[in-house]
Amino acid sequence: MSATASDLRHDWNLTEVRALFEQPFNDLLFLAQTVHRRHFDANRVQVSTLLSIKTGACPEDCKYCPQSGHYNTGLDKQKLMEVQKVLEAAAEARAIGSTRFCMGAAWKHPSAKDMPYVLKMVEGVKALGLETCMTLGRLTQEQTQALADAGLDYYNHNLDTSPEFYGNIITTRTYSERLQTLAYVREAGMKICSGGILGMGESLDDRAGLLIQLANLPEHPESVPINMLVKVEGTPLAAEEDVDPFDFIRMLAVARIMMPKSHVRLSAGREQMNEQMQALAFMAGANSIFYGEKLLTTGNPQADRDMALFRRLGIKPEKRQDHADEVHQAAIEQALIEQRDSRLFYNAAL
Ligand code: SAM
Ligand code: DTB
Ligand code: SF4
Repeated sequence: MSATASDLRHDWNLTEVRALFEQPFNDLLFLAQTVHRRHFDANRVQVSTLLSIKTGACPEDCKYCPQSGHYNTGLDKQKLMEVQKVLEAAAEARAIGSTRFCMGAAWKHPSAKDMPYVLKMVEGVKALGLETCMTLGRLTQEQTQALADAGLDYYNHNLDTSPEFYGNIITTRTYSERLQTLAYVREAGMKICSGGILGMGESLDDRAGLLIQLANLPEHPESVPINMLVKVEGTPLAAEEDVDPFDFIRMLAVARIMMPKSHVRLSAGREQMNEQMQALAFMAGANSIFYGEKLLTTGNPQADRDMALFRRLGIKPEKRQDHADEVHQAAIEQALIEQRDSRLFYNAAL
């Protein structure tokens, strides 16, 4: 299960990534599963819970996003949440067995007046024994360092698609600004969560191009979320064609092969996937999900349905990476004892 440095490449080119995508489905899945087993326990999946800490009225024009102020999606806008309310939500996430809490804000970038609250959120969530993740838009170097100093473990900042297709989806910021923020996150010693979205009208080369950008970074992102577009009425992409489910699985498999040690997250869009498709996604090397009934503003499968699926597939949730938090494990076990009467009982602490 140990990785050697030679497994990790940063020089992928389009011809070879195309060839990975284009091989027969079974060959691709076999290769992805083989790579996966070299680096991970194939029956463990990491679970993160999302919370929108500031919702809607975003100045960016991302065509997929229900939170952009440029489109009318009928969203209930909310200003920055109180720190205490965020900590209550984090405690609930912990009680259902989540190990990472991801806080998302519909900002182009955080403002100076918001930073102290955001930093308190990081400190508070960390004190609950959860891994912390935030996604707040573009950061300055100073803001990045302040987040790292507060104990932020991961920063999520998606590249979303290839550099060539990016301008068709977002015009209010550039690809190179995104890369700059990712570089600040690395310099500050935090882990990177960066991925993209399928189903925006992109070509196969755009999907390959996104993975090439991610894999050819100086270090692979530790977490690679692959989202299926959630089509929201009012956004310009609401009527896009569905992604072929097998093409989505191919994307996960190629991500797994190109970034063998990263957690590949089967991210937004699970509500629209059946259980068979999710099982194939795990087979392709996806080993992380968003857990809990809401993503940021749209729905996600109920936690008990996910745990029932895990049980049927013999999958166990991953423990916290530092293994140091026995208090957290005890809290999870207690929560599960209280649920023991439930038909769907599943011991997430094992
Ligand atoms: N505003 C910050 C930013 O964009 O960097 C953080 C929050 S933003 C909602 C986080 C990510 O959610 C986006 O980068 C995008 O990949 C994903 N996302 C947003 N709307 C989505 C949708 N309708 N379907 C799938 N993924 C979506
Ligand atoms: C990511 O790649 N997907 C998450 C998280 N990072 C922040 C967000 C998905 C959002 C889906 C649409 C919504 O719920 O608003
Ligand atoms: Fe704003 Fe992020 Fe949505 Fe783009 S993806 S509109 S930056 S919240």
